[in-house]
Amino acid sequence: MERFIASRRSIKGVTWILQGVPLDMTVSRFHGTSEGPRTIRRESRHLETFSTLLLGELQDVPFADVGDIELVPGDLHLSLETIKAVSSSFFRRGLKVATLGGEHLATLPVLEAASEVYPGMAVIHLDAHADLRDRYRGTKKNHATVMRRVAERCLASPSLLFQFGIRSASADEYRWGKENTSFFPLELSAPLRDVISMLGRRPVYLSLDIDIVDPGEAPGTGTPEPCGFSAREVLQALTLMKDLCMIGFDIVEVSPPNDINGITSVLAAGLTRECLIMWGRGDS
Ligand SMILES: [Mn+2]
Repeated sequence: MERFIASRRSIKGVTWILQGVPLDMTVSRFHGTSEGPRTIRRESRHLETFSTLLLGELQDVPFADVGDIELVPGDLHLSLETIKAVSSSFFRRGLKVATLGGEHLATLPVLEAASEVYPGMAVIHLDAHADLRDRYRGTKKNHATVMRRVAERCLASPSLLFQFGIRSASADEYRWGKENTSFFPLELSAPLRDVISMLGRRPVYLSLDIDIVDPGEAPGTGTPEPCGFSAREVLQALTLMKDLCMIGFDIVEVSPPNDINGITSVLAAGLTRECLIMWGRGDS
């Protein structure tokens, strides 16, 4: 198995787990996210392990890439149960969990697992889309409803879901977001700064849909949305979160068949490296 750069070979003594979730069952436009984790790992091999931004070394981060979770072909329910069980086994041991997607629905079972260990956690959601529909094409669990389910099932209050950068939503989603979640459409760093100072030592999970980045810089995604943020703006927003008590993060919706020259996968690999260095070194 090809591992993410600088991964330890054993989970003994690590503080972070990196897992791939090649879920690709409910996407609405282009399929291809099942190839995300593998391609992101492959692209990571071309990156330096040192971050010139953080002046940190990924080799100093005790993390282990445990490979992809084996899903059940054609069975969404069992696949989600499997993702939850595997994630739960890590959270319950006090490990922090980084997840490479896969479609965004992968976040739901990971957060169901996290909520059992961290019932007071907050979720920071960076995405082009609100993902707040109650149902989509008749179903309750898919990548367009995922954050609605997270708000309802995984958090002490929907207001602990902090959504930034949203530039696409139905009128109903927009209204539901405004009334229930902590909803900051079209903006990123400015409201994020205020939220960070409020979160203090509360456990936080970050869910990053790569389509928050403009499709010009991240074309390899299933539901591209114009007028996005630059990769640099997203990276700067991430670094604002460096002192948060991060218990896990995911980077989802990378779809290699729709990519150009691997740029989206290498971006996801680079962001993963920065996140692991940022949150994986100390005891935060
Ligand atoms: Mn999205």
